[in-house]
Amino acid sequence: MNEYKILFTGTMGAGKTTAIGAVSETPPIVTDVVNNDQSHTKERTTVGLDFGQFTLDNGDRIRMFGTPGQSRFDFLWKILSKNALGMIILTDNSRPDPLADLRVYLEGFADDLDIMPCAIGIGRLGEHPRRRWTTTSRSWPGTTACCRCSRSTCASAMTSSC
Ligand SMILES: Nc1nc2c(ncn2[C@@H]2O[C@H](COP(=O)(O)OP(=O)(O)OP(=O)(O)O)[C@@H](O)[C@H]2O)c(=O)[nH]1
Ligand SMILES: [Mg+2]
Repeated sequence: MNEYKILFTGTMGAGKTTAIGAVSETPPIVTDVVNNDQSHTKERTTVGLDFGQFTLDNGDRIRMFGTPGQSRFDFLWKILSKNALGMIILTDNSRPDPLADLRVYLEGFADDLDIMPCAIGIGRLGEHPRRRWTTTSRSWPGTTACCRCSRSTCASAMTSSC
C-alpha cells in the first residue's frame, strides 16, 4: 500500500477546508477558529492545517493537507508542501482579481511547482463578474483573432487555429 500526499492551498475562503472534508473518508482534522480577519466576512478560518484521507480501489491512500488562507500563515506553506505528490490551488472567483490571487500561490510555491503537478480549481462563481472586461483588456499569449468573428477582442478569445 502506497501513500500519496496532496496539498490544497488558495485564498481565504476559497473552500480548502470544505473540499477536504467533502471527500475525506474519515472525519477531517480541522483547525478552524473564529475569524478576526476583517478582510473576509467568513465566521471561521483555518489557523493550522486541514487533514483528510481516502483510499483508492487498489488500497493506496491519498492524504490531503490544506493550508491556512491568511497570508500571515504563509510560513506554513513550505512545511505543508514537503513530499507532496501534487497540489490543488483553489481560487475564489467572487473576489475582485482572482488571477492576481492565483499568482501569489504560483509564485509562492514556484520551487514546488517545478517538480510537482498542479490543478487549479475555480470556486464560488462559475463566471467572474468582470470576465468581459478581463478578456477584452488583456493580451493573452497565443491569442490572435477569433476564428468566428475575426476580432482580436472577441470575448470568446478563440485563436486562429481553433
Ligand atoms: N457558493 C459556494 N460556496 C462555497 C464554495 N466553496 C466553498 N464555499 C463555502 O465557502 C465557505 C468557506 O469555505 P472554507 O472551506 O472554510 O474555506 P477555506 O479556503 O478553508 O478558508 P480559510 O481556511 O479561511 O482560508 C464555506 O461556507 C463553504 O461552504 C463554492 O464553490 N460555492
Ligand atoms: Mg480552511
